[in-house]
Amino acid sequence: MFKINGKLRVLPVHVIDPRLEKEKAINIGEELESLIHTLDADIPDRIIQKLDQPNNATYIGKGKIDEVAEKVLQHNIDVVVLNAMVKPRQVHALKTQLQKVKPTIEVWDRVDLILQIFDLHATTQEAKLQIELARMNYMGPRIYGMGFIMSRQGGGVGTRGVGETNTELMKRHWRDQKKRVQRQLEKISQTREVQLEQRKRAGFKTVSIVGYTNAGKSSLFNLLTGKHNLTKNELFATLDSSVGKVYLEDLHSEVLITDTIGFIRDLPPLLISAFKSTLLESVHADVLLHVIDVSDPEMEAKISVVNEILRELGRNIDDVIYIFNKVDLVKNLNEHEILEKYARFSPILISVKNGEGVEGVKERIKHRLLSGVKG
Ligand SMILES: Nc1nc2c(ncn2[C@@H]2O[C@H](COP(=O)(O)OP(=O)(O)OP(=O)(O)O)[C@@H](O)[C@H]2O)c(=O)[nH]1
Ligand SMILES: [Mg+2]
Repeated sequence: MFKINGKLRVLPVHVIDPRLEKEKAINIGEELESLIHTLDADIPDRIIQKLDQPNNATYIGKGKIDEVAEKVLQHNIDVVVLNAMVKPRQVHALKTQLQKVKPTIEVWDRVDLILQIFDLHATTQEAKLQIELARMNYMGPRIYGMGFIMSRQGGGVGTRGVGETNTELMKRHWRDQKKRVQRQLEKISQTREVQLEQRKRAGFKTVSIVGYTNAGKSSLFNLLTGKHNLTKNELFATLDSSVGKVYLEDLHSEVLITDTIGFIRDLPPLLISAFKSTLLESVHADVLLHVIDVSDPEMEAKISVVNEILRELGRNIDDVIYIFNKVDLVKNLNEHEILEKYARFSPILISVKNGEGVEGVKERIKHRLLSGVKG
């Protein structure tokens, strides 16, 4: 879905729950637009829709659809993005409506958008397969939904059976394809497990960096390992896990450290399940570093999102170390308050940018490995 000439023109539709605090709504809206910018797309305009109750058929109501259609024409929009997780049949119905004014229009919900970004950023075969699986999981019900429409449109008694057969065929094809991808993924993950076993047997301890997307995980990884993973002021710059080594002087040994995909709110469970084998491997490391952007107004909510995902992956969060990064961006930061509030997570304040506090990270890792308790 990328334009060969010129940039993709995207119209975000900010669907806002009227019960949400204004500031929160703005932050969530900004996050959506950051995601869109990650695709190097233009956002010539935006639509805001307060929505108590989504329209059952098309998600947004008739009046809003007219407004969207008007903007689509006015700005020659390629893609309309709904800032919500929307039922596939509603996306499809909305797209059908908008195609009346522009036949090539695409409609994505938040998950489609994230999948597009993943597609663009994945480099390893494993990440590509994981995304393919996620997409299949997501498209599954959509294919079913479209089949449903077809069989309904068939209408008369004589054609109903044909529609149903098509749906069955599509479902079977979808299941077969899914199995194929799953098998390929299993092979890769087995290879990785063997490597991991070998490293463990060689006595290497493991450290993992997790956190919300754009918190500075790869920046910290690079600083600790001397590697050059891509760091960018962009969401989901990293999609592939990578492993490096850090030498801890006092331990006279190296530990293995992993950088991996960032988390985001409403990360659909199907995405987590597609990335599960890599995520599981990293969250079950001996030491888990949770990198947090201390300059982010949504910091607390994002900490909760990360903790929730860790729990879903079966990781006990009691022994996680909180690393509050980007202290250089906050004037008059109340360090004491943060250290006190998060005391049970061995918090540390750092700036990867100017190096402040970074030595302390190694200290924390070392302490945790030596004592096996909170450092
Ligand atoms: N000012 C400031 N910027 C930082 C600091 N650490 C990282 N950044 C910037 O924050 C942005 C995101 O950094 P990354 O290291 O790519 O973040 P990440 O957590 O790996 O992000 P994803 O892989 O996209 O999930 C980059 O533009 C970094 O240069 C810091 O201490 N201070
Ligand atoms: Mg990264």
